[in-house]
Amino acid sequence: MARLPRLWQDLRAHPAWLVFFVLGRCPMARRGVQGLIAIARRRQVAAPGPGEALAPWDSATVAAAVKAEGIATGLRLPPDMVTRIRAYAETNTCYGGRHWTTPFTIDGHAEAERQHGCKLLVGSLRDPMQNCPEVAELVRNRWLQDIAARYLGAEPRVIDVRLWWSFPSQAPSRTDLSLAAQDSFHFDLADWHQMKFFFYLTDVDERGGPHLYVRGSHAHRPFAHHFPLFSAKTDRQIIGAYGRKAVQMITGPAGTGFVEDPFGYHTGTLVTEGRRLVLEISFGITDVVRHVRPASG
Ligand SMILES: O=C(O)CCC(=O)C(=O)O
Repeated sequence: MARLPRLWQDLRAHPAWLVFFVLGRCPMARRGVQGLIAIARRRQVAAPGPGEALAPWDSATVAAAVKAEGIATGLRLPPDMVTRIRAYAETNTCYGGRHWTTPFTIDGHAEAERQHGCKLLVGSLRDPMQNCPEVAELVRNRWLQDIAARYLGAEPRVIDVRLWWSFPSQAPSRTDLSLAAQDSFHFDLADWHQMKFFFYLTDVDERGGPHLYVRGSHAHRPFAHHFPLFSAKTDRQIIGAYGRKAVQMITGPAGTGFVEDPFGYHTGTLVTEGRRLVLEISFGITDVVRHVRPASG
């Protein structure tokens, strides 16, 4: 429910989204559209350039792991890239609140919460691809793009790039958590087929707001989940459908990366100590909802 204003905004900006909004949540319809797009836009697989790989595996192996489980872990960013992106995020204004319009810097976070009288669980940096050269460089990384192309089965398009801080909070409401995608399992509804790369830019342990992913849920849905009105599910529903063992928690030092199909159930978790900085690069196959200008270069 908390996401309704954002859904309405997307719908007004992209009327074609209505069809997608209705059918995009249905696994069968998604598979049909994915097949048609793959046939219509046969792609050439670009060979990754030397030195671009961010894991000791080739792109086909990573894409195959995502196909099997919905997620592949073990990616790693070079330390100097981590340092530079974090420095950018530490020194620039981020935006939070219900409409992502409340500005603050990380040092002014507590004061901003007091001043605006609201919880700011997350603060998002604007246009990181345009404003932070290292982010733009990563988005252009051909090894990442090749994984996306192989997994998506069509020319991958960059549909969203986000860089945001997550902060600890005392007793946040369900609405706050849902808006911040914390402690609320959901699947993304942003394209007919989608793949997201995540990179932690700070150390993330169990108290640092680790990401959770339900392995296998990108491909297997109980029939009752085939036409859901809302994408969110409670922990009980998730565990009932997939079992506790399917829920994978991703922790790791700054630079840790992973890639997932966000049609599988996933969530961030509430930070209870420190603060988390995360970069997310999202590839899709259409322009049904696109949040970024095309990558230059
Ligand atoms: O913050 C996270 O780890 C999860 C983010 C998320 O759920 C999303 O981008 O859809």
